[in-house]
Amino acid sequence: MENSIGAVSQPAGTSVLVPLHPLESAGTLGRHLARRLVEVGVRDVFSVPGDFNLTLLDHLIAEPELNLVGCCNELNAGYAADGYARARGVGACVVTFTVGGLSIINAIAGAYSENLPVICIVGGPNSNDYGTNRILHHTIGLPDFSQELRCFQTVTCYQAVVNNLEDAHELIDSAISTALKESKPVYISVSCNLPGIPHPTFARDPVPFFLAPMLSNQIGLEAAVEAAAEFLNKAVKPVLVAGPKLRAPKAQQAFVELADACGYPVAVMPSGKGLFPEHHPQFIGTYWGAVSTSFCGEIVESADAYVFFGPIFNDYSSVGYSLLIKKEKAVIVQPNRVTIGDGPSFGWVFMADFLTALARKLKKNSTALENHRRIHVPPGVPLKSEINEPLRVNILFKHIQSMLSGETAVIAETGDSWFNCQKLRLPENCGYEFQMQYGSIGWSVGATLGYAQAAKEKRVIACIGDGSFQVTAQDISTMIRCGQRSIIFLINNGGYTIEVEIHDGPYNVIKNWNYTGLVDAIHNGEGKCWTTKVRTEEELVEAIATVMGDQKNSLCFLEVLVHKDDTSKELLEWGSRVAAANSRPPNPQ
Ligand SMILES: Cc1ncc(C[n+]2csc(CCOP(=O)(O)OP(=O)(O)O)c2C)c(N)n1
Ligand SMILES: *[C@@H]1O[C@H](CO)[C@@H](O)[C@H](O)[C@H]1NC(C)=O
Ligand SMILES: *[C@@H]1O[C@H](CO)[C@@H](O)[C@H](O)[C@H]1NC(C)=O
Ligand SMILES: [Mg+2]
Repeated sequence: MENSIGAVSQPAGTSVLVPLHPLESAGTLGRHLARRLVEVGVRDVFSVPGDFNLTLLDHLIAEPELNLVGCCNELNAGYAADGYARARGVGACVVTFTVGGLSIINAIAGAYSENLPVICIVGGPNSNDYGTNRILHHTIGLPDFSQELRCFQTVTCYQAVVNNLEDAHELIDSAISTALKESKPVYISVSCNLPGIPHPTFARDPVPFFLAPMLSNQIGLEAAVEAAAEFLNKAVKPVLVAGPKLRAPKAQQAFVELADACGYPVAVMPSGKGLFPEHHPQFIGTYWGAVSTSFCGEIVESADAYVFFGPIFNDYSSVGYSLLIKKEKAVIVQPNRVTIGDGPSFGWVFMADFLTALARKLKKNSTALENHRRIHVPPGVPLKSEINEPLRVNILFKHIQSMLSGETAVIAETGDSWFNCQKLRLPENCGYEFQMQYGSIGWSVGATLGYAQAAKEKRVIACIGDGSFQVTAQDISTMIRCGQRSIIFLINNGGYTIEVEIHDGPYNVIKNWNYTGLVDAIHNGEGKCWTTKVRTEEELVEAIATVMGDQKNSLCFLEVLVHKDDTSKELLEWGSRVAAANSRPPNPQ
């Protein structure tokens, strides 16, 4: 029985305090979702509980192959799912209705911008409440059940609102396949009363998940390859440039084979770093306009033809729109389209197919690579530090460089770390991750948590500015709880230095924290965590020895104190150009 202001009769039954037995879960929506996550490769789900998702969480923990990672807040849970998806190809997170959903949305928008399939699951209202004018808790106090959904519509590629069991199977499978096909996040809301109810659509032994491969239009593919080969085979000194959208279409291997076949030099766009092996003999560095690796920018901009693979040209990657690149000299290869110069353009041609076919048609041309070798002068080394001299950033990164191997991955936070990490030379199989399109500060803390959870064989080395760390610091707690052994370099330069170099003001100075003291308080004697403050090169060398030695199985947090004006030279140049682009006056009317 229920009355008009919402008293609902309580069905008989007790609350579940012991984990569900897998059998109790069979044939239910909760079990179906759990199995599907496992089938597509998810092993860890990042979550924050709330009354709307508790029953669903019971079913996720009943799945022996899933591990639930409780995070301190939803934003970090979302960033963790992002980091996890980078390492494993897919990530998942579970939060509660609206308060959780609206908190995680910034991370989901980030995953959208970086083309990561993140399955964002929200525990939603009781199915009976849809279509009523009841007011629910955790909402803004209006009888509006679609506010959260509407917010997610622009930052996910598919939204499933599961509030009945009849179409739940279809909605969940469509959401998961769309995320994987489009390499974008999806939203799945599951009514809180449905996960545990057996229903005939959920077979006791689910039929395995299946995703049909995407096939290129064969005629379009042939035409695109022929046009591109003709364009490139007549060029005198062509080059290849890898962009960020090389990863989602899984075209990295085909790209290496194309490079091997044609012998052109290979540059990466800043946001494409890590997608081409840097020990490859044709690798010439980062193409980033005026802040390119020396000799790389010159070779790219002076080429008579360049091929960009999955580029995103924005105001940052174009250094305030100052690239000297001409469309008529470019072949632009996007995940499903190829455009030659000012045209023609060929659609429904998939990147890996195109690369493989083009590799067979290109004539070898090493002119640009030979030119690069002829003019190249190796980069300088930083001045040796004096005894007890305050640590310089260039010395810090010299030592970080020497820590890198195939068993590490670098995570670079937005800020001067973008520029300093961009200059690291990545050894074979060393991972590299950052969020350059969205650039939301604080991302790296959650992403480090998620990446380390997915790539247990690698030790993550995260470079995080003090300003960014202040946004998301709490989930150091979860890293310790999960027994992770990442190494965090907290670069304490007293402020938002990247912003100082774009446009300075008093707002760019931040409150100094005792960062090691904070992390020690979070550690609180539970788990393995080691912290230290570093002020000189000697202290740094000693700290790194400890991190790689006695503390090799601990979460290691190094607060590195540096001068507020100690920046990469690239940031200074880039900052002035971005400032100029930002301050363009309105056009005359
Ligand atoms: C969520 C969010 N808010 C604000 C900004 C603007 N912003 C860009 S970089 C930055 C400061 C980063 O400072 P820090 O992490 O200390 O890096 P530094 O440049 O000092 O190394 C800010 C506030 C942002 N990118 N994201
Ligand atoms: C590169 O291509 C140009 C134009 O076809 C040709 O003249 C040149 O010999 C080639 N160079 C090399 C080193 O293959
Ligand atoms: C900062 O925290 C550390 C503990 O990590 C403590 O030893 C130190 O005294 C603190 N510094 C200040 C100024 O309180
Ligand atoms: Mg800073």
